[in-house]
Amino acid sequence: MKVNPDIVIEHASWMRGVQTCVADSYGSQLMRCPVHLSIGQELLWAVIKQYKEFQLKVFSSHRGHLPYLSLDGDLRRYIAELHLHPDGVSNGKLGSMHIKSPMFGHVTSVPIVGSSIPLAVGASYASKNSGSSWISIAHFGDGACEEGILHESLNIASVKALPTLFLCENNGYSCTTSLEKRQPSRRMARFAEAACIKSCTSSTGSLESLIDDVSEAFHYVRVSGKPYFLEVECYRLYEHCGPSIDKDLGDRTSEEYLEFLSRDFVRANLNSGAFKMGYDQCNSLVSEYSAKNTMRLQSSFR
Ligand SMILES: Cc1ncc(C[n+]2csc(CCOP(=O)(O)OP(=O)(O)O)c2C)c(N)n1
Repeated sequence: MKVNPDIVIEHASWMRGVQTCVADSYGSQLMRCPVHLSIGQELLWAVIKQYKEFQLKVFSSHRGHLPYLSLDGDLRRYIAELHLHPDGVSNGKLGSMHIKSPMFGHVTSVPIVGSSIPLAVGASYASKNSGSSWISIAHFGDGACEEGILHESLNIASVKALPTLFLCENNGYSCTTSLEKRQPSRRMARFAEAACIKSCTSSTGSLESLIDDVSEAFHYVRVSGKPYFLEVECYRLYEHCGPSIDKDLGDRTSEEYLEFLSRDFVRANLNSGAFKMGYDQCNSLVSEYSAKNTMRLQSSFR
């Protein structure tokens, strides 16, 4: 399967537009939950979207907006969920950190760091034992590699030869603490090597190689039925949680931030039509659900 880079850029730009609008609108406080945006990290999920027909089962983390936007993509149900409105994808009961759409392969998002990883491994076990062909994806960050459960999960997936794709988005930060202060090496793929799992370290800095690396990962899991660890180096341009840019908070310096901003692939190759479409679609839904939430709040004080 050959992934078209122009389609990837178009989808990444659309997701950048949607997320930027969420950030710009958040200050009105009518979205009733914290949001962990992935502005800067869109390219990976724009590539994964192209593999939807591979019957994916994604188990994501607190940073689950991109899996939702790539696999489901229904903006109304997304914006309503962020407003904890009954029209939301989970009837407004789960909000941002648990965003999911099982019908479209986004099985769950779990904000307890690392906890979605064994769920994906368990789903792979079920897939293997039932002779099914779905691919389970454990989606997590570099911070989750500091949790014991990742290492236990890698071990059992390797020993039992389970078709799990361990997908690590290495954005270099756990909240505001840099990787250098937390680990002796920047490479998360080293943990897969310790468990004898095939791995690759990729980056959102080059779309061409990212497309090839994602393709290799999916085909390896599908054909061999064994686990694979794909680490993707990326950079988050907004704060850990919330709508602001935290370039002087914690370990991040303005110099580092501006350097990554200047190298941001999506910004440099932005499809401005798709960005604007995402932003405008999101904006009109935010207006609608902000008004609905204002009415709900007013009526609850009557
Ligand atoms: C078990 C556990 N410990 C701590 C936290 C608090 N916490 C929430 S997100 C986060 C950082 C996780 O970093 P990473 O896994 O790299 O994901 P990223 O936020 O960079 O996407 C932490 C420490 C938590 N939710 N769960």
